[in-house]
Amino acid sequence: MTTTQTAPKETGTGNMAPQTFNNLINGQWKPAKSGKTFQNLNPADPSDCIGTFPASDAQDVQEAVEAAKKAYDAWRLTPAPRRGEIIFKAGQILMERKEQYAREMTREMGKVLAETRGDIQEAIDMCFYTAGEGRRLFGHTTPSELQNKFCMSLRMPIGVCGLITPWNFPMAIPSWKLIPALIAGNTVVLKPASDTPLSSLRLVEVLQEAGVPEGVINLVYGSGSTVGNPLIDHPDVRLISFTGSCEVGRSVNERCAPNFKRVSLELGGKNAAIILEDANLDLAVEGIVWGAFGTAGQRCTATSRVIVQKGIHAELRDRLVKRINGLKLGYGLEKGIDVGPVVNESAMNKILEYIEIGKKEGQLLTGGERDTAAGAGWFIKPTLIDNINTKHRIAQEEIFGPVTALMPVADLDEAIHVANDIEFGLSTAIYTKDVNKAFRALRDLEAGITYVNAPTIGAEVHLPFGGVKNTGNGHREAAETALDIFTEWKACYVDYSDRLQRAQIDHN
Ligand code: UN1
Repeated sequence: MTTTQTAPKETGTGNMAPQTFNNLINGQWKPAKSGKTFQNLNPADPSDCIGTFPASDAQDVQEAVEAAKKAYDAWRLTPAPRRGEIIFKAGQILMERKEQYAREMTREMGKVLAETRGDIQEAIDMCFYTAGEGRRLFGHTTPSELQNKFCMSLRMPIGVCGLITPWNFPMAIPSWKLIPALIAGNTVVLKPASDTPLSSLRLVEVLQEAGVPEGVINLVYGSGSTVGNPLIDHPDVRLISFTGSCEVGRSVNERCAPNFKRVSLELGGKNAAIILEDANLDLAVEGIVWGAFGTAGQRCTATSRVIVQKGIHAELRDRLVKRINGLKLGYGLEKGIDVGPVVNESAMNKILEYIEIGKKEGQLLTGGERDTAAGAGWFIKPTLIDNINTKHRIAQEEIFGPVTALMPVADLDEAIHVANDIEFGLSTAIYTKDVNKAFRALRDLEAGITYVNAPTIGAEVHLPFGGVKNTGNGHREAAETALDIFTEWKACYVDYSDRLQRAQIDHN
């Protein structure tokens, strides 16, 4: 088994020369059977090619699923504490390589170095948190209604899991799925997003190096139609975990239904920060700017609506414009850069279309266009649009870019109504010093996550992550709740009475 497949080569520019990367199937790095490839380009400078990756298809998926199926028995029978030790070791290796992997991630994805370091850190946190689960994986014991009978419930692995991951958190989100799947004793086929293939490869390499056996993790690159769909349709794949858009999530859900496949979906958001008149405005401005323009707004938890109480509307607006105008766009590996490019050209065009819609629906305060001065890549100026209401498209549809809108309201009741008047329910925030209002918001905002006096982004791995309404199908990633996705309950009854005892019948 090869543990790493690449020997990085420095070019004169400090970037690595383009390399050829492969799928990992049954512990072997190999190209797509068809021989087809695709390129991974730097969104800050599309002339910078990071490498070529296999454009795989159903034949490669077939081989990967077979490998995962073959590896399943030995892995599920490996004691969970031992699986936890491997995952712990992976966390340690990631810590050592954090800087290298963060730099690679900025190059392939665009977000600034501080944020890509955070992305790797999230995978490290996930490893350390989940490793301990190897010695817990708690079930329940409970009394029997009959004498001399013992009852318990156990968490069992599910089998081969198909994991389909997005590009905005290229290592963190694969870790949210891979690590809990592995601790529970499942084997996996991972299909990462084609915009960020290298970062997920690094995570898989590290897990392999830490001791995950051949075939337990298989990595297959390619598009949703040529790799994602065959994976979803494969009868031996018992679970699909998908993070992405609502539109694709709906089709994943439908494709899983005929085979009664377990499916976990983490989909769109249209996250609101509510700013009440008693808020600390300096804090609110910082929280809005970080929540809306961190990762160039490409987070499912990004602050894409700012619901502001009328009395402070003008002041918040002016302070925000000033702060946003001070943000520096550019290549995320350079010092002093606050906002990187968006992920690719078609994403940029879609965001620019939404900006045009927003300009008609409200008033553009700042931004509103591509920034060619920031570089040759896909840069969009951080954009703020004023006087938006719930009827407007930019208040309803996920933009996934550096665009946010001010929505003036009279009071907390209206703020909560406006915040909830969308199809999504991922993250929300409220800025207030009034504890009564904060607790009302915690109770009444329809969202999987609510922050008080903090931005809509910033979830930690030991709390449940996911949303209500069309943001998903009720599952929660991370925390111990991830185990509810990646395990099935088995109820066990042990009768040591040595006679037939009939539940419900032998009642008196
Ligand atoms: C996302 O919003 O797409 O909560 C994921 C955060 C990160 C993960 C965000 N820990 O900001």
